[in-house]
Amino acid sequence: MGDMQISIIGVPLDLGQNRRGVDMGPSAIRYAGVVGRLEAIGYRVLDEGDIRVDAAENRDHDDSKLKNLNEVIKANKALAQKVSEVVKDGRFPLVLGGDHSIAIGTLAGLADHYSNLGAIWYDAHADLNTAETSPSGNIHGMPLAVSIGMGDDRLVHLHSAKVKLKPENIVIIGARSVDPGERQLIREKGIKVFTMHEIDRYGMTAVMEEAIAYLQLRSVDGVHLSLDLDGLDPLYTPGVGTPVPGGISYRESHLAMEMLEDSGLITSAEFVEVNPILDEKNKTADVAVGLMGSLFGEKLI
Ligand code: B3U
Ligand code: MN
Ligand code: MN
Repeated sequence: MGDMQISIIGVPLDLGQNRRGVDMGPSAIRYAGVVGRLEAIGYRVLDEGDIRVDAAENRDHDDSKLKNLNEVIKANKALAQKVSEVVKDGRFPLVLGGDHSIAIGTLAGLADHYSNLGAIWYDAHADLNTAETSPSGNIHGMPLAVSIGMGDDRLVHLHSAKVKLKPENIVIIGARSVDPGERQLIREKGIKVFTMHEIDRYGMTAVMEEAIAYLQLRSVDGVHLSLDLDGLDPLYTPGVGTPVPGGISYRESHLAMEMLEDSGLITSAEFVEVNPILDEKNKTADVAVGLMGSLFGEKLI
């Protein structure tokens, strides 16, 4: 990623799901030393602070099927604006969550600058629900659907009227908990998914080679990495709201990040769902920062 300057943007939002605590994710990741870690690689790092998020205790009580819709919209609008500014100024946006609903804002901001953006969605879940298909009403299970233009209009048109991602420019990696409506959307839209089956069967090297080649063939003008820490096995990242056993290992995840760094494709990233209340001694934030090290080219020797 050369001599690009990195801008860190924290999003202390926990209203896109049920479990409190993920709002403390950005603090936990800062405490785990993200700035020093990236500076040691040679980057100039600008910590832009946190996006303002209303306190959960003050939220509106709306009767929408989408939980805390107004607050999620408000935070994501502010995030989209910030991400857009950072890209405009030529810096690399590194967004720290917060629950995964913040990807709606990140992608909306990126869409101002990319017309054929690719995305790698590293996650145990597909995040392709809409209000109709969601089993929970939690918006953190919907950001990928929203970004391809599916779901509630207020989310889809947040920040701009544009569709933020083309389904054929998406690669999901690590999926192992997919709802029936999501499965249907994956088929209908032809979204590329490497489930745990492919990772087990062919290995992470082959999966990442294929993912990278797939996006290169699509002639993308940038690739956003959206990494949900629950993509990893809860053995390594216990501090997440919806852990799913049988996940990607620590070593496979570092390998994946190193291969992305080698590809030179990644132009923005976000690390989400770190919940310090559910964590063991900040282990999940430590893993997140380690993965950022590999993504940004930290060398072993
Ligand atoms: N697919 C389920 C569960 C879920 C999605 N994302 C997370 N959990 N982290 C839902 O509620 O949409
Ligand atoms: Mn997710
Ligand atoms: Mn997930």
